[in-house]
Amino acid sequence: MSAPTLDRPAAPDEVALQAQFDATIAADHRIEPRDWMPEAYRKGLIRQIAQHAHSEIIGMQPEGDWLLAAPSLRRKAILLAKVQDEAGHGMYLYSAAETLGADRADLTDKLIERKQKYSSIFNYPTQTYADVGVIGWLVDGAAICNQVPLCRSSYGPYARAMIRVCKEESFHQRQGFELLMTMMGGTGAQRAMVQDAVDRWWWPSLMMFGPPDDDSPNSAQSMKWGVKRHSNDELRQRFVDMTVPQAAVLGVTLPDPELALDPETGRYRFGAIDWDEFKQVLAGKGPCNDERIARRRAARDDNAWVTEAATAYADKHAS
Ligand code: BYC
Repeated sequence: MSAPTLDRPAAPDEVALQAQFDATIAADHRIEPRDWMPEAYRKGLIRQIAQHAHSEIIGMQPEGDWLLAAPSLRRKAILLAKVQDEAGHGMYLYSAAETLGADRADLTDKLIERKQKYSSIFNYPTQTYADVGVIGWLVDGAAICNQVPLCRSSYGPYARAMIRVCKEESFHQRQGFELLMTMMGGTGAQRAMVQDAVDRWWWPSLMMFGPPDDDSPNSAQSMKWGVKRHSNDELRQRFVDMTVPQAAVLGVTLPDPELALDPETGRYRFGAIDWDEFKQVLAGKGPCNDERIARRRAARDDNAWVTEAATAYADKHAS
């Protein structure tokens, strides 16, 4: 049944269904695929889940660039496992979007056509192997801050997918930290490499949490529906508070002269984020946007024959 619109008022049974939906959300219970849901809830979820799924598969590229140049067999095995995990996360998330009626091929086409977004963070290059460690530490660390609350998201399939994703992200973060600890215990050149990577990734990591609350068009409704549990700024602050002591353990400096503990709140104050840079990256003008999309396009086009063969085989078996 379709949801009411401005032109078409709600029928009595839709009023009852809406009331049941509202009661489910108010009771903090999960909405499941079989349940009635307002069209805007469904569309909003597809938007966020697709953006999230696209981020996972595009997120394979920056680290994947180092697979052939990992400094040892052990580091290569760890990195390979991590990059494969990201592919798996994408698959859980596309499956969650399918439970809402979305079509996976349509979603990945929209990514390639730049009609749907993916995380800004993956439009920056990985210049040295220290970037692999810093992505694990900062990017996966930010992902954990953002995604642990999503394990309690109101939509059942999304929340359940997040549980496994978060367990794996937690492992990813620790592998990044361990890599950086090893490098920090190495030569002066290795320590400088780590510091340089931290300098380049710190501010983009803060941008991962999205625009400031007063400039976030989706937050208010998303939080009312229990899809998002905390605002962008609240999660960003949690990330800063969690990360500053870890930076001290590592022995690196975070590139923000204004970073200071506020004795009254017990939280860290930090400097202004360059939101113009964020907007540029979202507009497709980041350092690697074109490269990331071109690679996805090539993967789809070059492998189209596999899809065709698999579809023909499935059709043959079905008949
Ligand atoms: N980058 O109203 P807002 C990972 C968009 S995967 C790009 O605040 P919302 C990992 C936003 O989509 C990381 N776009 O939106 C993977 C919206 O545009 P649309 C991804 C961004 O949804 C591999 C517009 O800006 N994580 O961690 O309430 C290896 C206005 O924003 C960004 C997720 O996707 C951004 N940074 O809040 C390692 C988590 N920020 O859609 C790690 C799930 C905002 O209206 N997603 N936009 O065209 C979320 O929690 C929320 O969607 C966000 C944004 C906090 C990201």
